[in-house]
Amino acid sequence: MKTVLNVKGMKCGGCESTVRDTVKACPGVTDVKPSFKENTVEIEYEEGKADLATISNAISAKGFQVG
Ligand SMILES: [Cu+2]
Repeated sequence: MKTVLNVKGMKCGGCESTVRDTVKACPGVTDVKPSFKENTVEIEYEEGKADLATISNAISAKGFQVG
C-alpha cells in the first residue's frame, strides 16, 4: 500500500531525515520519501500492520503539521 501525506513545516534535508526516521520507526512501514519542497511524505506500508493515525501522531510529535 502507498499513501501520500501532506506535511508542513519541513524546511530542509535535515527535516526530511527526521521525518524519514520517525516514520520508518513505525510498525509496518517499508519505505518513506519525504519532500520538503512539495510538503509531502510518500509512505509505503503493509496493510494491516501500519496504522496511519500512529504515523501522523509520530510526525506531529516532531513538530510538523500533518494534513
Ligand atoms: Cu530542516
